[in-house]
Amino acid sequence: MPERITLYTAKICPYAHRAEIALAVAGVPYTRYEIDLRNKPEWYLPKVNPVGKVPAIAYGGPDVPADQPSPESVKLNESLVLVEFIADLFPESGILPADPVLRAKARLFIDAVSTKFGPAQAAVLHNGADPEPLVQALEALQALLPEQGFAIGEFSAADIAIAPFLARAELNLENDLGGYPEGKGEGQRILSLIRSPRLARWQEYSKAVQSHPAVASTFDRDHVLQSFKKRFAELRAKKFTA
Ligand SMILES: N[C@@H](CCC(=O)N[C@@H](CS)C(=O)NCC(=O)O)C(=O)O
Ligand SMILES: *[C@@H]1O[C@H](CO)[C@@H](O)[C@H](O)[C@H]1NC(C)=O
Repeated sequence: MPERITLYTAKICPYAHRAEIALAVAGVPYTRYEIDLRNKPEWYLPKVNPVGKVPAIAYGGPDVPADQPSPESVKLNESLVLVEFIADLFPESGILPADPVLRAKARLFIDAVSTKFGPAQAAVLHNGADPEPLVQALEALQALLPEQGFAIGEFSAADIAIAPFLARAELNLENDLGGYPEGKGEGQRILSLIRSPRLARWQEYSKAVQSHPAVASTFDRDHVLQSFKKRFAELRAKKFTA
């Protein structure tokens, strides 16, 4: 019988979003605590995560308020570890299916998300780098997809690993937000590369992932957009004026 779960999270953070999606798929009760990353509560580092990052989970221990974490609960972090932890607690969720081959395929997809897609998307969206390596990373991921359905067929940890990034990338590009100059059509240009016919299967997949109920119900579009508007305004002010 799983014990109580408190998730420390932040709506803007794609890594934290992974843990929220996994908990939504599992459909289990938990306490959600929003951490303001710009103004973290003083107890968060000493009592939950010494490096101050989200997501983190407090598991088990006595029934305490989320802002008074008990030393008796286990503190865990690293989004992909948390997704697997939730999968292990709730095997019937299908987050990781029982079949070893499908589990291996999910992990291979996640590995490609971490090693290929992650760095390429950060370079393009945050640093305004050339989008071609991102298109290539998406083609590599597209090549791993089955003809239909999610990354390993049914919705799983593989889709959870990438979903938050797809949702945020589209939102940012559609609103011309990124580490590239504003008002020059760069967001639309990158979007049109991502939406090119060579990524048709990817686009279909990306839409399906973003409209999955566990993804859509845990993504506060307006909040995330407002937060990114502020962040990129600051980043651009530093980067493009001096
Ligand atoms: N590798 C970590 C990355 C987590 C991470 O970088 N979280 C960011 C927000 S998206 C964070 O909490 N940063 C600390 C801060 O902003 O002070 C994971 O997968 O969980
Ligand atoms: C997770 O917590 C450990 C300490 O328990 C810390 O060393 C590590 O940097 C943390 N990692 C993240 C991503 O928060």
